[in-house]
Amino acid sequence: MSTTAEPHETSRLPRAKRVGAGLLAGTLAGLVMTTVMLLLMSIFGVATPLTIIGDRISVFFPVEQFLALMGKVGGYNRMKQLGVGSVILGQLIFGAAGGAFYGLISPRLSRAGRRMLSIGVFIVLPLLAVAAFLWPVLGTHYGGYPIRNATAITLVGLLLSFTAFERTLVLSFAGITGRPRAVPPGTEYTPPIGRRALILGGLGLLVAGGGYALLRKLCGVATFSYDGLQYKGAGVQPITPNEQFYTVTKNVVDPVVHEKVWRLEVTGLVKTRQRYKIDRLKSLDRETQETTLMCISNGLGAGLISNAVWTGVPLVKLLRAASPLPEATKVLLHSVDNYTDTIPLAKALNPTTLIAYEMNGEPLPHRHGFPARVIVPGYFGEKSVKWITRIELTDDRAAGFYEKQGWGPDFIVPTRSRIDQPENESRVDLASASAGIPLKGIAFGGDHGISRVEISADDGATWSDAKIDYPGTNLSWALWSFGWYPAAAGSYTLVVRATDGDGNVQTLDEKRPFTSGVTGFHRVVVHLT
Ligand SMILES: Nc1nc2c(c(=O)[nH]1)N[C@H]1C(S)=C(S)[C@@H](COP(=O)(O)O)O[C@H]1N2
Ligand SMILES: [Mo]
Repeated sequence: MSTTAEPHETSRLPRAKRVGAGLLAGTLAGLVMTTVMLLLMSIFGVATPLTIIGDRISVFFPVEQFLALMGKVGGYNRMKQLGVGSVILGQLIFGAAGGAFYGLISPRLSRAGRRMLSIGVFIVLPLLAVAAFLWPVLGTHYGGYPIRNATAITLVGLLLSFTAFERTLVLSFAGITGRPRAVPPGTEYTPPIGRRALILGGLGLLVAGGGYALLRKLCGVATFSYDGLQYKGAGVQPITPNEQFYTVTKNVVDPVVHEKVWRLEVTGLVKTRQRYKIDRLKSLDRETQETTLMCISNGLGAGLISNAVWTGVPLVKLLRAASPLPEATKVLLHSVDNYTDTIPLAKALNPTTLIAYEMNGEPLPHRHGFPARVIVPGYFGEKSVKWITRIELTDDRAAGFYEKQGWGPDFIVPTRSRIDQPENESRVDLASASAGIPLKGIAFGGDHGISRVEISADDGATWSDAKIDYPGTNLSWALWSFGWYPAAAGSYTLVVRATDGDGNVQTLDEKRPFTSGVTGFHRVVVHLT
């Protein structure tokens, strides 16, 4: 076979046909590549651009912009769907464009030249570019591999995906435009491009169908169905059942960690790095403690707050075993989903900061961080990193996922309270008032506990003490109730305020930015008729 730069047979084809064939082959290649990515993700938990591009670019959006966009598209879940959708679309467009380029250029090249072009442009270049851009989030693995292994796995996944693209493009382009072996060289030959394109189109539809089915399957296990789940209303119990515990996740698909591959590392500014398997972690002395978590984005009357009994190992034990260096001031917590957050070293050394592996007496549910999560009492829920895999001792420069977006600077929960019953804008029959209208709700003082709850039925002009039915602990919420005896019909604005265990009364802090969590009082309007 000749290796000289002989023009390829297809170069005789008109340019428009070459580009058309390239477009088609490129689109098919894009579909195949996307399907390979979906397979890698759903079968092996591999991180692919479909899910991690969002993690990468969200840190470039200031919170205000992020929230505005979120509002426009209709919420966090919609935004995630839109994100994945646009990456898929982008991949198909890039694929088609790459195919057109290949159709235009490749027939003019020698066999070796074509090979170099396709490998260089469709494998090496995208691998380098994508790996460089996604570098900070490559260490993601939804099956729970440690960060270094996860990085290698993600790179292999990218290599496989781009190779699938390149092979599909080259073979299908040759398939459309090439001449059969049976036709002797030199003979006039016009490939039946139309018919072959139709066959390839059919193949494309098949792949697209398969990819779509995979996508549907992934949507089924995606976080859309439970991200943002709230716990509130008349049925609120002292301890939130696991299935009803509020849920917030940055992920489209949450990790399902395999304990066998999972490790917990203690690294960074330490004398001796540590690495724990789950069994070793569980063999250490355990603590059990009730702690309430609340999301920084929780509105005054909203339910992104829940209370559970957590069992695990105090973080301080793991830190002491690693001997932090004197320069260490912060602890950077890394999760297998590449989520990160920081806590001050002093907070990490507090014995109530836990690495928890049980929730209400059961193993942590997957969506709440199986096999282990951090519990940081008194700080917003985001600090309670789920699916923890690395504890890195570091200095003040470290910042977490949401902090980089502009949340904070204060992450300590301010005292809050909520009226769960009656509902806002409800109508109540005046006749029932003589027996007392039952009011109830929660109050939460971070890690200071709750000492008092008061109710006002005149929008804060006068206050009466509510009864604390469930005092909770210093680290948990309290449940309160109040019998309200209004005398006359009309519309009333009920307000609740709490006092924490140190005697500090709940306030509205107008200077506190919403990015540090809102302050103020929950109000409920009731119409007595
Ligand atoms: N790894 C990881 N940990 C995470 C998150 C996440 O997306 N990934 N979300 C955080 C946020 S914003 C909150 S409010 C809490 C919610 O915990 P829950 O879903 O168990 O209630 O988890 C935090 N830990
Ligand atoms: Mo959160």
